[in-house]
Amino acid sequence: MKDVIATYYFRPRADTKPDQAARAICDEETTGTWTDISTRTEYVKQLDGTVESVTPQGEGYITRIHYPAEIFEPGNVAQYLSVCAGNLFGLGRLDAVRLLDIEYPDSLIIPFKGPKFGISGVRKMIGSKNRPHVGTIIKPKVGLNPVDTASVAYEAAMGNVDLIKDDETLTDQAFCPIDKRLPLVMKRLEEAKDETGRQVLYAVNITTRADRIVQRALHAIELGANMIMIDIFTSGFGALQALGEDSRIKVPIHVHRTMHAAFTRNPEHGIAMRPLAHIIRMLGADQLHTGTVSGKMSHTTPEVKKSIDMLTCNCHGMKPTFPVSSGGLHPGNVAHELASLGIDIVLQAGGGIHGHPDGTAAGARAMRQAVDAFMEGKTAEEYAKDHYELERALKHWGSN
Ligand code: CAP
Ligand code: MG
Repeated sequence: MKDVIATYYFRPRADTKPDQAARAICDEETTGTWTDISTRTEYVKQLDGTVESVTPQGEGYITRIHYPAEIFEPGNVAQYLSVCAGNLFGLGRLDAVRLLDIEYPDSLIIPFKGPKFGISGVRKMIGSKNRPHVGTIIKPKVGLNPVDTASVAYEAAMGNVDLIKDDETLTDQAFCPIDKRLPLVMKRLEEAKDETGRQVLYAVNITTRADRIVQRALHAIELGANMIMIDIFTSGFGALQALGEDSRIKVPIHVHRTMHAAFTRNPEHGIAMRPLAHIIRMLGADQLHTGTVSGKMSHTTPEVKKSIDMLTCNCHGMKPTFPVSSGGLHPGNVAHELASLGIDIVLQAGGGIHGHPDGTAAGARAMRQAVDAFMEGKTAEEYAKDHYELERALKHWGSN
């Protein structure tokens, strides 16, 4: 394949035919504009795009558009998106348009190495084989001081989680600076490891401006970090690329996707998570949030599965990125999540652990018990008969 092929859903304006609308996208993102221009010399035309197909779907149409590979600067993801996800969203001739997927020729993927660790590397750090990882998010998402943050982390580790992460809005605020929080959390996790023998990962949120993020990551590693976290859409693709491609950063990168729903949620307009997940994997994400099928956030199972597929499919030998299911999960909906999405996944629960009637450690144990039940082919209700923490969780939140 020598072109980039972008697939869009669109609904044309009333006065615009579907083929005209698809052509308008193609021209806008290659060599055209709204009117003919005298400066479009003969040789430029070799960069013209082509509309492969326009087929009716629901209220609108699906179109596949070929952009010549020569338009793209290899390795420059920002420019890839300026073409495939650029001005077209604002074209007046379209009442709605959504980017569904992007297929790249080898030449435009080869510059990217992908995750340093991937699923197998993170599993190796934890010592897990084929089972879901259980993670928690420190809650409340902001406000705790460093000592209390570390105590919550210790309790979660004693409850056998594999991963503890900062929430997406906690970074380096005065009430809980990284320089204080990180060493204290790592110290408490060491204490937990002495008691349980288990390594637990702590994803410290190093989100900051792109020109400082590598320095902040290296500082966090100096302070003992065994995983870092970045809010990709608020810090930018370039920030992740800088972390993913820096050989000095020898810890896995957990990627949070806060703000994504501004463009992924509307089924008629915006950008599906799938093409974004592809890029985030290329840039080096070891773990990425892909949504739940039973949690609190709006979602559709097919969309979640398409993103997971993009993170784990064979892509130029890149390591697969660990999909993260998070948002409103609790022990009562673990079975549904795993039955829908499989077990090569990280299940994350914040409220679903810290909201357990007997506290964080009990909540973590209840999540692990719900996973163990599924892995043993038992229902949570059956398993709860001789697993107290799970029984208490099911009484508290029910199960679906
Ligand atoms: C979950 C969470 C995550 C969302 C992100 C929150 O907490 O920490 O940020 O899951 O959504 O702040 O809501 P709870 P997504 O477990 O308490 O819901 O993974 O879809 O990007
Ligand atoms: Mg959060």
